[in-house]
Amino acid sequence: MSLETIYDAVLRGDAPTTAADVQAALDSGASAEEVLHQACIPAMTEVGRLFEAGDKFIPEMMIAARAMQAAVNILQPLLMEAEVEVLGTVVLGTVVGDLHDIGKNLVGMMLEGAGFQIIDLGTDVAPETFVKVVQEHNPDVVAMSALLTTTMVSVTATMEALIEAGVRDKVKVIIGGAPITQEFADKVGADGFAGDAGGAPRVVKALLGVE
Ligand code: B1M
Repeated sequence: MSLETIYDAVLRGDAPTTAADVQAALDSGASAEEVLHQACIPAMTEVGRLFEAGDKFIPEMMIAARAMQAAVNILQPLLMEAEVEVLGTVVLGTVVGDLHDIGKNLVGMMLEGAGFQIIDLGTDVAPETFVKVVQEHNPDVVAMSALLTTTMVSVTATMEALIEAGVRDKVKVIIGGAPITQEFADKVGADGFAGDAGGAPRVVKALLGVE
């Protein structure tokens, strides 16, 4: 089964075919990383391009996301390295106003695979929810995902809420998502930025000084 067939199935939003083709590709020797980075993520990028061009609409984006999730469900155990020692706790969420969760879920998966315990707050997470969970669970890291330029302000608002509640210095903060840059991370005072899910464990480990 070629990676191109998987790309086409995700682009069409055909979840059953995506799942069958991903499994067939793995069975014939493709790696989970190849399937994710050479077929699934490029297909979602193309969905976004077509949406921007007015050639795809929101229902089609949702259907493509469902197909992507079908692939991720199969790839998940293979992407997660089997590390046993818990290196720290990460509170993870997509910021308020933002419903995108595929990238966030990949970040959670990678961090969990690298040995971190994840408290996943889901999407559309209000600043006060991040604060409350930090106060209650005393995590090592807060990880925020934002996919819209319009929700970058929610990252800023969450940083401010953490400061206001007096818990900012108790946690490291890492941010990421398509519109987020290192420059923006520096501007809002985040401790770290990762451009993709694969980079998140490296950044978090460096921030906590663990290997
Ligand atoms: Co939306 N959407 N969407 N969407 N959507 C984008 C993001 C967009 C770029 C499409 C486009 O116009 N080209 C555009 C944003 C434009 C902008 O702000 N500049 C957009 C828009 C406009 C919207 C709506 C506003 C549309 C509307 O209603 N008019 C709306 C907003 C809803 C809301 O959130 N309030 C909307 C809705 C949706 C759906 C619900 C239909 C669906 C989401 C379904 C879901 O997530 N369950 C959806 C989808 C699927 C997309 C695209 C097509 C794909 C997103 C995706 O899953 N990519 C997207 C276009 C695109 O990305 N090219 C688009 C695959 C995923 C693996 O990548 O999430 O980027 P990504 O994650 C990456 C990195 O960013 C990084 O790691 C991952 C890869 O390794 N990363 C982190 C992410 N979080 C991280 C956190 C980290 C570190 C790294 O540390 C904590």
